[in-house]
Amino acid sequence: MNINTSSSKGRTGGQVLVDALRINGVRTVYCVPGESFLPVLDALYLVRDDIDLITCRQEGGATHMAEAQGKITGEPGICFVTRGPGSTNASIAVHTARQDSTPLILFVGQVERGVLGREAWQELDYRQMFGSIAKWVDQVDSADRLPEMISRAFSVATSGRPGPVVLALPEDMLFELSTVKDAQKYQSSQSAPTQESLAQMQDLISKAQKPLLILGGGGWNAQATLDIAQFSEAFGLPVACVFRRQDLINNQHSNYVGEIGLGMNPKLHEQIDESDLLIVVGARMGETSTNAYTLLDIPNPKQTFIHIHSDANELGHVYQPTLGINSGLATFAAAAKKLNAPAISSDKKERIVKARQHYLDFIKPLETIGPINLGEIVSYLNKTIPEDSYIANGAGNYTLWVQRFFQYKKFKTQLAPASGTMGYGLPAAIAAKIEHPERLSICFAGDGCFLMNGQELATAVQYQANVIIIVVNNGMYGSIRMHQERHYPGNVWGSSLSNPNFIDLAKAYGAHAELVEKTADFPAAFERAENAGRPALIELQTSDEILTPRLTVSDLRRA
Ligand SMILES: Cc1ncc(C[n+]2csc(CCOP(=O)(O)OP(=O)(O)O)c2C)c(N)n1
Ligand SMILES: [Mg+2]
Repeated sequence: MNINTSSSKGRTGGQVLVDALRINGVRTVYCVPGESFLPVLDALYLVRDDIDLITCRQEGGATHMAEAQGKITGEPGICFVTRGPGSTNASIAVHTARQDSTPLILFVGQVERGVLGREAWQELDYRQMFGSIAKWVDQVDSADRLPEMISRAFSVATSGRPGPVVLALPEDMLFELSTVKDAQKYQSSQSAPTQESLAQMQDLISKAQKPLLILGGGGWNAQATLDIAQFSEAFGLPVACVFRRQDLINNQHSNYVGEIGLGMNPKLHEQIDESDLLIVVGARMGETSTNAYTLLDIPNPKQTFIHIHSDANELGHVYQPTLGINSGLATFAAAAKKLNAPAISSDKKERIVKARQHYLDFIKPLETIGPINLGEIVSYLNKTIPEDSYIANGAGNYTLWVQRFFQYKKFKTQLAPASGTMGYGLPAAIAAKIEHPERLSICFAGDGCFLMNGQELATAVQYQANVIIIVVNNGMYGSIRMHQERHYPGNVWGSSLSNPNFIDLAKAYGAHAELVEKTADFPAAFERAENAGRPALIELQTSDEILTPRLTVSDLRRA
């Protein structure tokens, strides 16, 4: 297994590290190279048949690709970046991994041990820098400790509430020879619900007339989402998903009643208000999923509140649960599925049917201004693309159409940052295509969002990651314009964009590209993009009068 067992002096730190990655099942590594970790690059060269190395154009792009891979697989995504500026660029995705509860291991170069603390060239104290965003950050000061610390990195990133780990690698440590033995493959651990807490939950459900099951958070797997759907059927629970977690249940499931996020269906809001029991599984009920902390009373929701979370520290963090259950989501869902369910009253059944109808009404495209109807385009994709297609996006008002009019049908097909980071969609779509080349991978991006990581189109072309990018170009940072018009009507300042020609730009990267000028032309253009044999970009030009599916600039100014 070892790269270099023949030398009696042992392996370099770089080789020990890469062997540890192989033992832990890593098949893809993302990076922007730096001279600070050359022994790792060389060790990766020696195992190039086992581990693919994807070299990106900016560390924000590279680390977001690794984060998206972690989201998709549930195993830590792996990224290497150089010290100082490489690490500061990468920090955006460490934040994403934290807010999204994604397993990620970021390896960062570090100056030689002999000069540490002098503010040497590109030196940073990573323990301080990442202290508040990473789940664990440390520096490996001896090659002998690499197996131990890398194994711990995998365990920490995946156990309990998943999250990002940052490990700094002093340059000379990576050249150091070591005879240390490899560690075994890592173990991830999750707590499980007690029988007593499950019985209490059953009791609370049996007393409720208007229950609602709310799903969210990280740490799910495909089986767990099927188990929880079965639990909802057995107990007659309508199911809602929180912001950016719409793929935790097939949106075509008859119990699914919609998304609790920005731009929530007012009817769903009413339903939550009227509920007498909320069972929140995995979600933190953060700001984006509570209408900025107004949806539920703090600290005591008026509804009976059952909160299941993989991190005990989340229980009672903001909301005092009637019943708090510290459990991994897969272990909880498996146990919940097996519980004996009572007969479901006709009232409860009717409530689900009604709420489901409100949801179906809400996802019908609306009339709009101009020749491009984004709602209809998203709705068209919803009806036509394979169920396992990936839909990625970043942040901006264009995402409101995607989250409202698209129905996610399979677990982890939604690659969207709960952290609200712009520029996420393209790297995420590329990582998805690299992980599953046989599946469609579509990136929605605003004109602002696209240019935050547009350079990764070069990565997509280089590695034949044939993603389809749909750029929604409204000539502005539309989301900010909306907030601006709300607070300072008419004072448009700092939110307008004068853009490059996206078609020429994409073609210069070697991608297929076309402008779609009216809704009816989209299907044919999309088919050409699918068959282009290379990454493709479709530009949609939309009116800067449109702010959300329901709101225009004129509406806001009149208000
Ligand atoms: C990295 C990052 N920088 C800034 C913001 C603040 N921000 C949120 S949405 C937005 C505008 C997005 O513009 P665009 O992608 O064109 O989408 P639109 O709102 O116009 O549809 C900005 C600047 C952010 N969320 N993330
Ligand atoms: Mg825009």
